[in-house]
Amino acid sequence: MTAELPVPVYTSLGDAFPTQEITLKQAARFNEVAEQFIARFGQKPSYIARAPGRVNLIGEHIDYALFGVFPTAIEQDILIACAPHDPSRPHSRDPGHVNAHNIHPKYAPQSFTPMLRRRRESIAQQEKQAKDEADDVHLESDWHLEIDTRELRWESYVKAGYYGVLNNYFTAASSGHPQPVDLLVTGTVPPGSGVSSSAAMVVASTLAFLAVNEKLEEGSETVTKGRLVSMAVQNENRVGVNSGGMDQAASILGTANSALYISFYPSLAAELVTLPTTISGSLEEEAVFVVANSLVVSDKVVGAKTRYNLRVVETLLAARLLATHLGLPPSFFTSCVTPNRPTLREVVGAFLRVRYPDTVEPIPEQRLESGLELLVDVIESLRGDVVRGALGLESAGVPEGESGLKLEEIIKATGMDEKTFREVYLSWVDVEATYFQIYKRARHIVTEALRVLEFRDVCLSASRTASSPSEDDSPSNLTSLQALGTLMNASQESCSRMFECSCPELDLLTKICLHSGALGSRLTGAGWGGCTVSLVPASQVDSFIQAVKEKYPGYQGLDEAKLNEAIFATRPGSGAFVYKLT
Ligand code: NG1
Ligand code: MG
Repeated sequence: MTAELPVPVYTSLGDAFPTQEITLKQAARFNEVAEQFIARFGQKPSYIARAPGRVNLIGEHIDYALFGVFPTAIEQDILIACAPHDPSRPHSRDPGHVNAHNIHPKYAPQSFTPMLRRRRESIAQQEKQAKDEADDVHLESDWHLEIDTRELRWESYVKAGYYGVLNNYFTAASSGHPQPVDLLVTGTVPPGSGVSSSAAMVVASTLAFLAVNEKLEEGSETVTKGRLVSMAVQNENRVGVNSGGMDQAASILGTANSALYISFYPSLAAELVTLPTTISGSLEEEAVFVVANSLVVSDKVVGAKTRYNLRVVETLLAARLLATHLGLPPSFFTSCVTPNRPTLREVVGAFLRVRYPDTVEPIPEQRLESGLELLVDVIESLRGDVVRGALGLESAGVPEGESGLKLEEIIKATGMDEKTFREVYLSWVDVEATYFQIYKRARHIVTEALRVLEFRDVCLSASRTASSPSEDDSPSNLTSLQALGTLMNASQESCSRMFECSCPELDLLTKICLHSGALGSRLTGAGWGGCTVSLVPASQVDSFIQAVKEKYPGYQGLDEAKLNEAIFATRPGSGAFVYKLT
């Protein structure tokens, strides 16, 4: 049963995060979490924060290269009920102490207290600190919470959300103490499945701690959606994955019935895009996206995290090599968001400025498309054999067809000394690799960024045609859906062969989906397991789901409830929110 609640409508990133009042009786799931909260903590919750998971329709592994992506929020979500501790209970006097429970019995209750500590980042700072102490100057301090990034623990995501609230709102002496808090988590987003249970947890946690500490609206200061996205992205990075901002942005900015074109450069922006409908007979029907879980868990803490972080590094190295190949000046490198570590999006911008001096940020999508098209060929210069040839290095011992570069080769190619190279590219992340696949990753990113822009173009021109139909105008809507499907299939192919983030089960499942009536099918999220997303005309959704349930080997022997959790149709849903209980 789904809660019938007022759906807030947002239009711009500058909107504040107002709180909304509901009564305990308003919705079944909200009631359940509220009642369980009362049973566990002997008081009613003050707030319930809600954050949805997301499905990415297209644009995989390009958010951290700062290219635009195309997700929608889904209905499945995380709820966190919370209230300040009852003052008569143990620990209620420890600033910021948390009792965290989870309705799912698999996740044991946890309690933790954050520690306030002084910043000691370098010897120079410590010396300065000693001097400041002597001079009685106000010192900066920060909050610390132990997060074990080597092990998958549910409460890590709660702590990650809390971290940002503590460090953004409680470091000045004037800000008072954080509240001791009771909280209860429940969720319907399947974990480790590429639909962002992690971001839903972090966003819900960030919102819950903001609300319970009365920080959502403080005097004239309100937390905007844009601010919440950047806090949630930083917070999630504390769990040890150097992700881009797609998931948190989708969970926060999601809007019912619209997909989101989210761009990150030069700053976060979200455009609501209507998905085309299709005309079948005299009926107008929607395009439906069906999520199907491969049931291979991609936990992002052990295997997938290392692979994910390696992709981030390879992608950054590709950007540097490409910038060097294009002859971009030293001033370009120093002016990047992270100085001396350009992203591919920044390289494309600089390349366009050289080619068309009138180019200014934000670069219009059409021009960005033309720049990416030109770069598709230039990327060939990043092949292992080409780079080795240019550096006069021997290829002896390199397996045939290997297009990657060994560590010593890539260091040489960057022209950096080893110490600097390690500092800039390896010191902030756990990465192990025999070959760095610069060419393949760059090829995926450039073509995937192009596919996102084409996907957006198809949607925009379909809605233009729908609002002013003319006989022999642009393609029919079915052709639009087929065009979207073709782009999704090309994305899957590129994820599988160039980015190598698919797996045999995902490859098989997407094929089964195509044979069962999908117009397009691809992995969604980080990959290496988790879910696929398929584009299916609405009238065929039931037969499609039935066929996939019968054909995918991983679904054999599952009961109906498990099957319905594994494969389900989604519509773009609304984003995160906080409900205040009265
Ligand atoms: P998932 O699969 O939801 O963990 C990850 C990243 C995204 C993005 C995608 C690949 C996190 C939190 N999110 O998503 O930023 O890079 O992979 O497109 O790691
Ligand atoms: Mg995740």
